[in-house]
Amino acid sequence: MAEPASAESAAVAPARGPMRIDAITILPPMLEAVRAWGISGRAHERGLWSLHAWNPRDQAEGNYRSIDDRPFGGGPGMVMLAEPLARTLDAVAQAQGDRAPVVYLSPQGRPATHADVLRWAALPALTLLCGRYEGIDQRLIDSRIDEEVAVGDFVVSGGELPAMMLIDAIVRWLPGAMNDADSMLQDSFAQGLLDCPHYTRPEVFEGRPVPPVLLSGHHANIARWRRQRALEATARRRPELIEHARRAGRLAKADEAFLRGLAPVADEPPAAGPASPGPLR
Ligand code: 9WO
Repeated sequence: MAEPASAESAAVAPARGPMRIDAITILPPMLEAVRAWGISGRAHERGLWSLHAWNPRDQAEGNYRSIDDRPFGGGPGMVMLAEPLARTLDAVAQAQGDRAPVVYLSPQGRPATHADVLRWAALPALTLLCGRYEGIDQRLIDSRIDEEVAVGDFVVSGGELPAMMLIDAIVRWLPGAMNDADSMLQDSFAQGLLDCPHYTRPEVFEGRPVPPVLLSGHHANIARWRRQRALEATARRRPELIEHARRAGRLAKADEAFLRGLAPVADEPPAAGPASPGPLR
């Protein structure tokens, strides 16, 4: 969404081998779900991508094979040791042949975007580092991490679920992952707008009818209705996306006319965006 139209097709166009994703995690079985189910699972079956999960405990030393220790300076919790992670990253780079970018999933990261997903999907390989406990020794982050990103302004128990979200988002864009290429072209977020509402049977559910235009068979009217619902939802909930779409030249004259006619809203507060102060700050 933050890229020009040409960059969207760039993730789809180049012919190449399967994308290789390496994940460093003390819970490798968690990552298996993204390889087993849904669109990402089917894309894996089709050989479009591979997943290699690495447990830093396999690189840990000593009788107890420790991967964590108490924080210098005191305080609660444990910190992941730099050394087992560094050795694991070295082994990953060796297995990749050519070192891929290393992404660390953390609440301190900048928010990941659709543009990031397209950029990662165009890479031959990507390494994801999943932390646990209170975090990772900062020196490992300083020396080995290329990008620190968050998938939302909240804290979970480890980087595995956020990494799985990135993998799912990336793999959808690999050529051949989607059965219907149109479903990606129609992906409203890829156009920089929120999606329009969707309806299916029955025509009336708990007294609520489907918007009549969708039953009219008039394709131009349906397309215009969907475009206007997408514009309306985006203007109300994520006004900054409207401004971005405008600057990217993605709003037609008819779009601008429709937006000018929208009533100013007081009932629905804008969703918290990246710029909103959250509990983490
Ligand atoms: C744990 C903890 C325990 C006691 C006191 C303070 C504490 N902070 C944390 C903590 O933030 N742990 C993180 C768990 C360390 C990095 C991996 N973890 C993580 C990643 N949680 N949430 C994410 C994450 C990643 C991407 N987007 C949103 C959230």
